Amino acid sequence: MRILIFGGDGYLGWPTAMYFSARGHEVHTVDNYLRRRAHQELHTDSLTPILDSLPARADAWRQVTGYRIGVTEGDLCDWPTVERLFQEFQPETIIHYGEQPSAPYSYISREHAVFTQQNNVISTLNALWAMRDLAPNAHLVKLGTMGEYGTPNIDIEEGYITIQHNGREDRLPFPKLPGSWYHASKVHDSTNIHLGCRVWGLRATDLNQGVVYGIETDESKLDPRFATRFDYDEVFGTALNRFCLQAVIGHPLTVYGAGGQTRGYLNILDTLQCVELASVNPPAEGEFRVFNQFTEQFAINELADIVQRAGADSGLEVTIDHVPNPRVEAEHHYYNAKHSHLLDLGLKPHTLSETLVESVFARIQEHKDRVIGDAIMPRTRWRPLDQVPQSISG
Ligand code: NAD
Ligand code: USQ
Repeated sequence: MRILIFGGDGYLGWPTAMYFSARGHEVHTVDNYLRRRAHQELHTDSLTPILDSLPARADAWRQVTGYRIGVTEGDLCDWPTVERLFQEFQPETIIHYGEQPSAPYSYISREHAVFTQQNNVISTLNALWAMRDLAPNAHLVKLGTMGEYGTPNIDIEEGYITIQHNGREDRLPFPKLPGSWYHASKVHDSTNIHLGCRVWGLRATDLNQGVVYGIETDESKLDPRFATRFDYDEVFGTALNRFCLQAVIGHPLTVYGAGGQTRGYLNILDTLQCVELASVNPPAEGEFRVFNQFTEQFAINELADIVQRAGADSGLEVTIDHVPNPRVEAEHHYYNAKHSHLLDLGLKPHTLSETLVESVFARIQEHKDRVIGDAIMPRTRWRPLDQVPQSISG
C-alpha cells in the first residue's frame, strides 16, 4: 500500500512509519514539528534522545534497513502542502496522527485552546477535501480518542448506539461528553469525517484510542537512532508512562485526586497492530467505522498499585501521593467501554503486567540523567483555583 502518515515525527507516528516500511509498504510522512516546538515553549523534552529532524530519522532508517521513508516537512493546515502531497504521492491509506494531542496544553490559555481546535479541525478538513478531489477511493485511518465519550453512566458502545424514541428507532452516533478543549477537537473531527463519508462516499475509520504506554517497538530496538520520543512532563506525559518514570527517579506517583478515574489503556505495540488491522481491512465506500482502540481498562489507583509492585520487584521504593486534581473530571464513576471490533479483526493484545512495567523501568534508567525534575508536578489547571466549588460531581 501507499501509506501517507500525518504526524510522522511523533510518539506514535514515527514507530508507525518504521512498522509499515519494514513490512514493504511505500511510506511517506508529514510533520511540521509542532510537538518539538511545544516542548521548547514549555522548557521540557523527551526522555529518550531523538534525532534532530524527520529527514535525519529517515536517513538513519535507510542506512540500516535499506528501506526508504519519504518525508515532507510541512503544515497540514496549509492547503497547498496537502494538495501537493496528495497529487504527488497518491495515497491509498492516510493514517492521521497529526494533531495537538494534549488535554493540559489546550488549557494553558485561550490562545492554546483556540490553536488546538484550529490545528486539529483544519488538518482533518484539509484531508477530507484532498480525499474528495484527489484520492476518492483512499481510506482515512484517523486517530480519535476514548475521551470523546467522557464517562457516561451507561456502557459505551463502539461509535454508534441504537435508540428507541417515541415509538421509532435509529442507529445514531454515541453521545459525546469530552472533558477538555483537546478532546472536544476530536469530537468535531469525528462529526466532520462522518459528514464526508455520508455526503461524498469517503471511507474512514475513527480509532477511538485509549491512553498509550510503552517506550519500545520491534523496529525502535534495532538502533538507538530509531528511538521514539517518551514524555513524562505534566503537559505531554500520560498516566502510566509518567508513573514509570516517577518510580525510577524516586518521585512519589502523582495520582490526581481520589484516583478512581478509569480509562482504557494499550501498549504502543498494540497501537501498531490496530492501525495495521484497520488499514488492511478498509471499510466500504461511504462507510464511517468507529473502533474503540484499547485493550484493558484501569482506574488510576490500580495503575499506581501495579507500578508500586513492579518497583518492589526491581528494588525501587515507590510511594503514592494523591495530589489535588488539576482537572475537572469525575473521580468515582461507572466505566464499561466495548472494544470488540479490533479483536474480531485479529488483534492479539499485550496485557499490562509487572514484568512489562519492569522492562519500561530498564529503558528509563538508561536516560535518567536527562530528566527535568520540575516538569513533573501538575501546574496546568482546568479552571482557576478561586473558581473551584467545594464539591465537584464530575
Ligand atoms: P505526538 O504529538 O507525538 O504526534 C503528533 C505529531 O503530529 C507531532 O509530531 C506533531 O508535530 C505533528 N503535527 C501536529 N499538528 C500538525 C500539523 N498541523 N501539521 C503537521 N504535523 C502536525 O502525539 P502522539 O502521542 O503520537 O499522538 C498521535 C495521535 O494519536 C494524536 O492525534 C493523538 O490525539 C492521538 N492519541 C494519542 C494517544 C496517546 O496516548 N499518545 C491516545 C489516544 C489518541
Ligand atoms: N492522571 C493522574 N496522574 C498523572 C497524569 C494523569 O492521575 O500524573 C489521570 C488524569 O487525571 C486522567 C487520567 O490519568 O484522569 C488520564 O490522563 P492522561 O494525561 O494519561 O491522558 P489524557 O489527558 O486523557 O490524554 C491522553 C493523550 C491523548 C489521548 C488520551 C486518550 O495525551 O492524546 O487522546 O490519552 S483517552 O484518555 O482515552 O481520551
